[in-house]
Amino acid sequence: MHILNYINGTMQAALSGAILDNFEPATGQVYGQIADSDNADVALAFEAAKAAKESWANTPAEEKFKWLNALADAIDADRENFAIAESRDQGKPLWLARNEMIRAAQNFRFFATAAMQFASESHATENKAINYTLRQPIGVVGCISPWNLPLYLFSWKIAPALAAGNTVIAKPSEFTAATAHLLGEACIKIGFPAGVLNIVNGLGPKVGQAMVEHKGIKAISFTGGTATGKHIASIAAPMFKKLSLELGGKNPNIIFEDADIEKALKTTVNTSFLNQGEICLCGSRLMVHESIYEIVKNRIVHEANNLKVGNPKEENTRVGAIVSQQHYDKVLAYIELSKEEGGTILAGGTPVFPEGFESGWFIAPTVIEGLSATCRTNTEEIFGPVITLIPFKDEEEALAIANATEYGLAATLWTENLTRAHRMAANLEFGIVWINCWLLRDLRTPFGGAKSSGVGREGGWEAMRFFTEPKNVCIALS
Ligand code: TXE
Repeated sequence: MHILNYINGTMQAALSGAILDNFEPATGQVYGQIADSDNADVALAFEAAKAAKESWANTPAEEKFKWLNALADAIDADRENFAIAESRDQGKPLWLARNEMIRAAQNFRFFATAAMQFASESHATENKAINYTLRQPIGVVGCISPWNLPLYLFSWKIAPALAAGNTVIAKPSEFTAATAHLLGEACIKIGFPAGVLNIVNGLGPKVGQAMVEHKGIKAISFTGGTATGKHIASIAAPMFKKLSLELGGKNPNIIFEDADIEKALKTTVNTSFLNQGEICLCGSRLMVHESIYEIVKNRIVHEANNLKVGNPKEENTRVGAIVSQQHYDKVLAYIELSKEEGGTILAGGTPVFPEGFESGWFIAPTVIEGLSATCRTNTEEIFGPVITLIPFKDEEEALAIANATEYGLAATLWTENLTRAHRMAANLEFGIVWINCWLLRDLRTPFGGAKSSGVGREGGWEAMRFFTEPKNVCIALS
């Protein structure tokens, strides 16, 4: 597959002609090329987005609704090809990629209806004045997305940006640009208005950075690592750009002694290892009340040892390949670090070389115990199929350990005690708290993290508000 830029309604190579190799994680081999764009390509995309700005902003909501639904239809109609491309490009199991393609289409449908329903406030000031808020499109906005849930997160940003009336320059991760490319092709097929959505490909520090630095791009919505988010903020903040940052996590998955343990364990397998642990919401710290610690430990170790790691195309594969050589090396380095920090590996801890995929980047689901709650392994994001077990003695200690990292994205807790659940939820320093569930999503809810997990929220009206500029209009009544 040769991945091109989609600019002004056409597929184009990078202006410099430069390309990058694209790797298949399951084989570790190059299987295609991707345009290696730079600031000249961003400038070109900007001219297209700027030219389309007025007309898209003034397109009636019914029309925007129709176009966003048409994008959803295009993904649905070609779901299997999208899923195959996603799985090959990212390393994730094909069955999981299929689910994610359903969600990518849903993102467009959800924000298509938002375009129709979005409204703004009015404030009556006694009998003196009436204020109303205009929420106008920002203009040209930038969306930068990561490699873990490629089309799912790409569409999660683009859809509200378009629904709110902006034109968009979007950059998928250089590791996983295949489905964004297919989306660009789908735009051409359905005659999506030229310049409204533009997709540029290439390296983050080169083309991503050019987007962040571009004076005309007035808002940046970014999902990725905390270090990259910090860097982006340092450039965008002095330019007073609107910024939405969805960054890393080190999420606690807390099981109390009064939990429905079977239910908790069933979900915990996913919380720990779904998508090779490459989900910012994964519960990488499994915290268990000391009275049930041994039971939970034995069960999760058993489950981890029985998850099939290998060929992403096989239906019974539970853990696919790690996205890139560099990320594979990073995850393995963290496993080594955990040993140096005094941890005991109870399951996994090693690379896996599945038959027929010996040169791919696979890591066994790994369970570690015996680490202090404040060591690096327990406070830094690993973002792989690696969890640590941490016992706690009571609610107070559980809360202290859970909150003892710089991250604050998502916490999961398992308890049948209603008052405890609410008490914990109120005191956990996280943007999302799941009680007796995990990754149960309602697209209307605010989504994002506290502390170093980000700034701002996505989802529902939060996203529509982010992608619009509020203007208060005050009319005197006398
Ligand atoms: O992501 P980057 P990386 C975490 C995870 C992972 C770590 C680093 O812990 O190990 O981040 O991953 C673009 N200006 N998450 O380095 O670099 C890049 O091209 C503008 C958590 O691979 O943050 C890509 O499109 N853009 C996470 C996007 O940023 C830049 C998901 C994300 O890549 C840029 C992924 C720059 N200077 C990793 N540099 C989550 N929150 O879900 C890079 N990019």
